[in-house]
Amino acid sequence: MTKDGVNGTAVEMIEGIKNEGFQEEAAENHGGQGEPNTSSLVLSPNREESAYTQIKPYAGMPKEVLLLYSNQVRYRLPRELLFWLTIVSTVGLVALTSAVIAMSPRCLGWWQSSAVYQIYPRSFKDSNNDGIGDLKGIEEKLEHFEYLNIKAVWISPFYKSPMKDFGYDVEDFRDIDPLFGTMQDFENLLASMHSKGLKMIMDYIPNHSSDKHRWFQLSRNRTRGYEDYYIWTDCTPPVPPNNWVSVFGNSSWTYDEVRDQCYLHQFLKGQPDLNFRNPRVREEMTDIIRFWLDKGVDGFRMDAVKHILEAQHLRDEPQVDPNQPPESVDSESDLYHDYTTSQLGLHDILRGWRVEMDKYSREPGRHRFMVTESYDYKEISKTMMYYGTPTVKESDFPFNFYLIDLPNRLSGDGAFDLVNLWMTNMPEGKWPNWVVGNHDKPRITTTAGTEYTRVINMLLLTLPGTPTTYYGEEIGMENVNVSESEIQDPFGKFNPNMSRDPQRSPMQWSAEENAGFSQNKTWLPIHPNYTTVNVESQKSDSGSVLEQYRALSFLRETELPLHRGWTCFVHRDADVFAFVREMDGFPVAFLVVLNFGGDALTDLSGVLELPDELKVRVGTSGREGTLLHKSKIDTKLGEGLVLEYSSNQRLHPGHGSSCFVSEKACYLSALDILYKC
Ligand SMILES: [Ca+2]
Ligand SMILES: [Ca+2]
Repeated sequence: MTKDGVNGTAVEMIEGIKNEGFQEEAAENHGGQGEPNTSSLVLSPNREESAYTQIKPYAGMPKEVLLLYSNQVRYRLPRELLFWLTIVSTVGLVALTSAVIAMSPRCLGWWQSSAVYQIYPRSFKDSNNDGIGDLKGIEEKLEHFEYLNIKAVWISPFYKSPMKDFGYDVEDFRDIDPLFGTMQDFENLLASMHSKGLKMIMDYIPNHSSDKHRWFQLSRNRTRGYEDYYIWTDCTPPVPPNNWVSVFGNSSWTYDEVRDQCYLHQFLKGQPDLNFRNPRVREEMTDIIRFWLDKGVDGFRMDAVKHILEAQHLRDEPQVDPNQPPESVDSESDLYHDYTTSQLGLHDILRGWRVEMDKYSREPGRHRFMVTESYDYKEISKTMMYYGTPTVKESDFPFNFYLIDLPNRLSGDGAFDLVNLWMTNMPEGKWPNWVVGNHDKPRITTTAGTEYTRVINMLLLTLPGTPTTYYGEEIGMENVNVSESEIQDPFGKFNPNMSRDPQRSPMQWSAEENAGFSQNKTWLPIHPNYTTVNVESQKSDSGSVLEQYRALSFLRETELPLHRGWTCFVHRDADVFAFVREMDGFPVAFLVVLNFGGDALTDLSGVLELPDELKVRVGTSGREGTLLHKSKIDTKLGEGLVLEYSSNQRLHPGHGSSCFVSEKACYLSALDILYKC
């Protein structure tokens, strides 16, 4: 039945609708007749409102009837209120989410969360008792990293290699040397590491291959496509094409009879330099990065990067001493390396690799890490270039080797100078890192003296940024004596004083024979102190170097100010270097007092932000819990203290020039969150 509604609206009545109220009203109006008639819904304009108010809405009412009510204030108002509430809430939520994202400081990556531990695989653990460490051996010892709260492990090269430079001469960039195991062993190791939450960083050695590499064999035969894989030039033996010298000494040119030309090698003659001006070489080397990233490797330590490119003109490099007879120029230190290091275009190559690695970094927690190795010593600005620019990323950090020099200037002032050098030169917002030893440098415990082992580890683990620990530093291993006739290191064979064998001796796991490293004669002698300086013994001694390392490693992770807070230098003198680690909003802060000289009494009463009394949280000589007055902080030779205090006063607002932070973050204790501030 169709009836005319108000204002010409066609109203269709549908049979079977239950509406007691309506029917009653209709009956009243029309003499009790049950049949609705055409006039039942015809309402004159002036009766409209009263008619609506008399009729109540009912379930299942048709749209047309519903529309009669919808404009009433009591229905319209809540409806519009709800509508705007929804809009406002949605916009509010989006704004809040954006604000939270904008206000949140960046989460720290895995490469920032703990120390990076360097394994020299020949010397970490021997699983098959041939006297040389291997990949299965590393897998056997993974719990060591869990024990130390270490999340990132860098393993020095295990590529297939003739071992002229113990793996830095690579015969096949896609294979494992049988000495270390098989590809299956590698995959098992990587899977085991990942299952334990450990990340693997491997060496990437772009500058050169081994002369046994297939590419070199093809290149020396002038095989089509491979002619320019290496750097060849005409020469008349025995006269080299120019005065360039190898890092390992003597000319960096070797005559090859097969090709009747000289090839360049910035390292050993068995390590010919690849020609990175050849696009095919660049593509091959990028493919190798992809190969290992596809396997799941978490990052690369990029070896000797400053040597990647050389000047094409091949002119002589200037002598450091112009009066030195040119024929006696035979070592790296005799020349300024203007044409063989840090050449234009180097950073473009590295940035290209960064882009490639970033393609593999898109999943959460899968950042592929890149650290570059380059020794630039007095030219720190060159080192800093590897950080990239604010807009173009390069390495996550270039290795900071300056603390390796600490034993040469062992004092509070010396430590301050070396730390300050990095912090004042590092580009804003970048992440620092610290190295005190590696496979190329004498162990710092030996060069500084064992009495400073603990305080050096404390420095490493309380500074801002990522510390690197070379295997054995966590137990205070020392250089081992290797007689001249037993030298294994090729560099040592050129110059015994420069041998790197002493810092490469087998890891000291226990007091068992061969220090628990192997059951056979080891490739280098084990340090005789292994009966006491070993992991097992130190685990049962709460005051050991190992246990202190472990305590600091956990402290660094759990205490936000130590992990990512401000660093403010507060004191330095001949003996003591002291700094504060603090964070806005975080109730606890730390004063780190490190003694690199002799017994000292330090007065910090001038540092007004410090409370009078501070409590030893970790000490290198067992003074945990002791209260010290800031005017009389006593430290013995080689002692280190991490002092804890509570205060709302922060140093960094008033001491801008001696305070640093990579990325500002403040702590909101009410919500237990960090925010940008
Ligand atoms: Ca072995
Ligand atoms: Ca090169």
